[in-house]
Amino acid sequence: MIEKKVRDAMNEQIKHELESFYIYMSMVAYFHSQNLDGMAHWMRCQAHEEMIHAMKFFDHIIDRGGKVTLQDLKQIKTTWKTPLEAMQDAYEHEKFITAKINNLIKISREVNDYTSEPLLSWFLNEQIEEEKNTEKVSRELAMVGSSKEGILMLDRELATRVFPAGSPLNPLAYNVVA
Ligand code: OFO
Repeated sequence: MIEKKVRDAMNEQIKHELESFYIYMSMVAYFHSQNLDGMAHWMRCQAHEEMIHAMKFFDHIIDRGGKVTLQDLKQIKTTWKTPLEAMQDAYEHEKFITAKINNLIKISREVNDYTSEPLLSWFLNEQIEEEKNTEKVSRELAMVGSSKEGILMLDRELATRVFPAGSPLNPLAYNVVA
């Protein structure tokens, strides 16, 4: 049975992961509005991953006999001045999520909840990737500045990102040990 303190923190983390999904889908809409379909595609892949993250916590709580309680999502931005500003927001958001994962580990250790360690270790590694990817694209956008050629080239490159396999709501698709 999952500890109440850990369950509550994981329920809050589901909210944060769904907010990530929601923020990134808002960026998808923004990129499409700028005719940057490659960047929009890259963000769709990102949003798909966020849904998987939310479901990993969702299933973990259920598997350990806890109750999932969904919470209100916060209001989000719907537009950005530039693609660079959007991507920098994504990077800042990932750093926020990393801090939340670290805090979850702290809470689970306080109550000796070793059972959640494999899941939380997976997230520690995942956050290295999430920060790395959003920072890399931010740096590339900063490099090309206002060059239309540069932005279009980057847009084509980001169009090649591959979606994670399977539905984010199907545990068989995402519960593989990575
Ligand atoms: Fe769930 O890692 Fe991004 O937010």
